[in-house]
Amino acid sequence: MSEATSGVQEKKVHEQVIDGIPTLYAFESCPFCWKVRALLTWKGVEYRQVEVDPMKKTELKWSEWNAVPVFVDGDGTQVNDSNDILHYINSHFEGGEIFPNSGDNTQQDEWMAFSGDILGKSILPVIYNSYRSSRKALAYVSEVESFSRMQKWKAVWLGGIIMRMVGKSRGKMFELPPEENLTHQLTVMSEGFNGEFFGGTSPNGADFANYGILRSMQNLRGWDIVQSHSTAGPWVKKMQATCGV
Ligand SMILES: N[C@@H](CCC(=O)N[C@@H](CS)C(=O)NCC(=O)O)C(=O)O
Repeated sequence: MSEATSGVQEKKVHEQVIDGIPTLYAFESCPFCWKVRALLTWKGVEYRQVEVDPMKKTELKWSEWNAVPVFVDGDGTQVNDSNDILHYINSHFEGGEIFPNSGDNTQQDEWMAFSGDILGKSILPVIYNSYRSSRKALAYVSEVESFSRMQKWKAVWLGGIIMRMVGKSRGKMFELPPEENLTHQLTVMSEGFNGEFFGGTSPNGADFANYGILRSMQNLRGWDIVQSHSTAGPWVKKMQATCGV
């Protein structure tokens, strides 16, 4: 990542707004992007998604922040980093219940951090457990019309090798083997539920942050572990029904 900063950027980037409405620069497979997609859908915000080439990130060359998601509001306001984007959307768009801002609720802040620091890292060695499962996770690229055949080939085959390596290195962060670690972290995560959701009767930032990470696994290796978990499984189902993605 460059020296760019997270959060709301001072400089407006009007030219990156597609069709005059909020625009999300994302990878289909990116867990952090699913956090934002879940919140936008829950709030009923109409937006455009620009699919970024995961290898070259050509569509993001205009930005100093070199990772997805990047959110550009309809007025050209750029917001970097998934948790900052969640807070921005929470406070700038109507629809759904408003949740506490960053710094106003320690529990929410801690569980939002957990989504990236622990859960986001725990899913990678499970999804990208073999070259085959890695290619499966990246196969969506073949369907992106804006990508050339070469881009598609590279993203699936070279990307598959790279992500297998990333999965392996993330796996080393944890003592337990990947599948057992994921189950364990789902149990840890469930300790944060306050009744139905982290946010009580309505989802808060921690719900969208952690749900988004897990939602990226749908139909990929390890999704069955999430679905069959005794506490996280029912919560994921409820989140899916509530936010609509
Ligand atoms: N802290 C960032 C992490 C974002 C991130 O790591 N995104 C990945 C894709 S899942 C990325 O774009 N990595 C840079 C790269 O692939 O070069 C956030 O929460 O938004």
